[in-house]
Amino acid sequence: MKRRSLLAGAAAFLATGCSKLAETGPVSSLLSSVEDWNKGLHDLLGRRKALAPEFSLEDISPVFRGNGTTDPQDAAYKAHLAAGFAEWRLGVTGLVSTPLSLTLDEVKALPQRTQITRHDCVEGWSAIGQWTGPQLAHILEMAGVKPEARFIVFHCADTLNGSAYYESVDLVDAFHPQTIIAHSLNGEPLPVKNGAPLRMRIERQLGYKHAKYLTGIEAVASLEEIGAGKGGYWEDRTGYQWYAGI
Ligand SMILES: Nc1nc2c(c(=O)[nH]1)N[C@H]1C(S)=C(S)[C@@H](COP(=O)(O)O)O[C@H]1N2
Ligand SMILES: [Mo]
Repeated sequence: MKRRSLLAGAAAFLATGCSKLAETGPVSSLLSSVEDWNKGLHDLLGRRKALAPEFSLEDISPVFRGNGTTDPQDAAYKAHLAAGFAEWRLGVTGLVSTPLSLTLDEVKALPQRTQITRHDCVEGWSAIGQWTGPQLAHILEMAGVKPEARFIVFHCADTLNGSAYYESVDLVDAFHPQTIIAHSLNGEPLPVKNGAPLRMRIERQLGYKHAKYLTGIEAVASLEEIGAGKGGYWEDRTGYQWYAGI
């Protein structure tokens, strides 16, 4: 979306409010979807770089429930689990100058960030947990993202109904300081239900963006060739929006 139409849209939004906006022909065609609008508004107001709220130790939920896949039945995953994830590798591929294949020890040896954040699932529940891991930005800098790259795709070890779970974000969220590759929850290695041994935390977006059982990070110029082309497992199958900013 062009900057000028965004500004016009924002002015109309501020002047008239949401419902009026939706009724207005020219304005609603200008905003191709609520998703673009949400993303555009966040961009416009500079909110894409703002930090998600962080909480204190006493706010941590007693139980951080698992959702979606909680016990992957995929043979390769089960073999890794049985081996204590000793052979797990995090691949960094695609439009990078130096592809990487990191062991868990290498991931844990990078500079770490710990953050206590609230996870919001579209299914209507939230939980607060403390996550630790390196910033995705650091790993992307090690690999050297090429200028043509526009999105970062997260590949996962689990399949749901025969298709691999995957997700993706743009470079704003990829380089956001709270976007980390977590290996620990509340000071302990990730439980299987929460994505062991590695999962994404993308704190400015809804729960389904936070890919669990992470095997690979791929820098791409377009999402068209990945999955069904809408940028994520649920985006491909349901009305879930690709940009799920909160
Ligand atoms: N690989 C993978 N990642 C996933 C899912 C999944 O089924 N598979 N579910 C998503 C959804 S909808 C949510 S709300 C969160 C749940 O994270 P949790 O299991 O730690 O609560 O993981 C997200 N990431
Ligand atoms: Mo979710």
